[in-house]
Amino acid sequence: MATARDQLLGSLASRGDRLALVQDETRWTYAQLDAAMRSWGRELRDAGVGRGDRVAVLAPSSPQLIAAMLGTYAIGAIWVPINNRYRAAEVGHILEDAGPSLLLCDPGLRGAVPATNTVAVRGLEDRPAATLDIVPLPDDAPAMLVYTSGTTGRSKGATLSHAAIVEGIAALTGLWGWSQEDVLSLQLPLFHVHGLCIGVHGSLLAGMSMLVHARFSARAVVDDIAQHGASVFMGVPTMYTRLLAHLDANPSDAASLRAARLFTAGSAALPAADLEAFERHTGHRILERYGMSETLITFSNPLAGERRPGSVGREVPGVRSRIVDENGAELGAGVVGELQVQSPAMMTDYWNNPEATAASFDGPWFRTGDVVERDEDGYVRIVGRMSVDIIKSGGFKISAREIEEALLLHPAVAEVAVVGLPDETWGERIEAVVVLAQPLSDAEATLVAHAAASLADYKKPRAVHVVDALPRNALGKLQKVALKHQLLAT
Ligand code: MLC
Ligand code: AMP
Repeated sequence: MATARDQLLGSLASRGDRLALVQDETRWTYAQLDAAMRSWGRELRDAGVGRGDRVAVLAPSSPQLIAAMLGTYAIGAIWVPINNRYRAAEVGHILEDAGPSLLLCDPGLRGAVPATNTVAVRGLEDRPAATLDIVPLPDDAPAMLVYTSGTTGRSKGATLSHAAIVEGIAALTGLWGWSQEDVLSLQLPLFHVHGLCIGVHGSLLAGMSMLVHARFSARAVVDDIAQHGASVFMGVPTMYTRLLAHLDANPSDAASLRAARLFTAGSAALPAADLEAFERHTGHRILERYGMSETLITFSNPLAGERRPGSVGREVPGVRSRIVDENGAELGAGVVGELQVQSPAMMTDYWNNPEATAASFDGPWFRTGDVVERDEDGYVRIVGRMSVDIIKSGGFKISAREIEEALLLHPAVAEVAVVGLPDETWGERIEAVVVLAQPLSDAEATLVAHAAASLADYKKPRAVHVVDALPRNALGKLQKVALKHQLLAT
């Protein structure tokens, strides 16, 4: 029987001159993508990369990046995408943790590679044509490490196997009716599972064409649909907020969006008001689904049937889920508790981190840390998160601790608490509350600049409040929930 990886890689050549990837002047058929995959596989193998080795990438979305990923798969190596907004310390942590043999880096992003880096670096330009036999590999072999933030400061690499990605994504896109008739407007970044696993792997498995963009723009969504035949758009809720602002300013573009087949949202909560406004403008009810880097996609609203505003729908085929209280006892419908998941799309482990892996499972159940509620019909609503230290902004997961650690490195900062406050555009907005150790002129601007010097742009606090003391309980423990309420009240 064909393995999951054969299903993905083996199907490329057989799709022949169907259009696979389009970006600006580049138009690759599936046969050309197959050839580019083999060129990359040869290139990597000749560079000494072997089975199980890691290949890291720091580059904007492009057909070359997708070909290099497939070439990495073809030789049995492991793909490690790095967020291209990261600064040197964040990139350095991933290089150290994943230990790649090679870093593929766009020349424009070389400045984000730490000066102390010892990993060989290459570009992502076209490679000469080459033949390559795809090395056999068991399905449970790792395909990629996706770095994701947690409650601690440092990101962890979720190891996703070929089987997890292919089975998990095929189950989802089957539910969504993806077929080779579809064209995806791909504007999500390719270093997270939303754009990379659902977008790229989902399209390749279905034989679809992808219109690849290095950045999101509302105008490009309209143009992709109106001029380039896009039928599917997937976005984080912030992208829909931007699309709605675009439609308010350009009402005639709403007619163009009507021509699409499907709009989906995920990675953060889609406000029901945005779902309704989008439907008023375009006639399309956005299909919301829920997932995680570690589990891929767990719940989805249906393609046909009721798509409920404020709900992420029901289990994707193959997924099992339960909702538990703080003692691990399973809860029934209508009761709020922690979501735990079992799924064929589950990560194998956190790379090189058995303690974190063990802590995230309760037997076979993965603890998501999300607080949810299921109704009698099986529809799930995401209520919040167990930890206030995890922030989701514009679909990016951010550790409050990481920002606190960066701020504490400033000599004028004695204590700090970082929180995510509700925000209409970003879902959550980062704000910091500090107690100063010494006077600091223009404290807010100084501390924002200090954080921005070492962290990705989207992690910098949008406000810094200087206070005399942080709220603590009798034992001296910081009361972050109380702090959030204080900030919201002011
Ligand atoms: C950009 N900015 C952000 C931000 N992105 N601020 C907060 N949160 C974010 N996510 C800020 C920049 O710092 C800058 O501010 C200003 O916005 C403009 O920057 P930009 O680069 O022009 O922004 P833009 O390209 O418009 O980016 C917005 C975005 C992007 C929504 C397109 O954030 C994005 O691509 N998000 C998708 C993340 C994603 O793929 N998540 C999936 C995770 S997987 P300043 O002040 O510095 O100028 C997952 C599992 C699942 O969650 O279920 O899918
Ligand atoms: P990440 O670690 O970046 O993969 O983010 C996963 C987290 O995103 C989940 O644990 C949820 O908190 C959040 N998330 C994903 N999809 C949704 C959704 N549709 N609604 C609310 N939160 C979501």
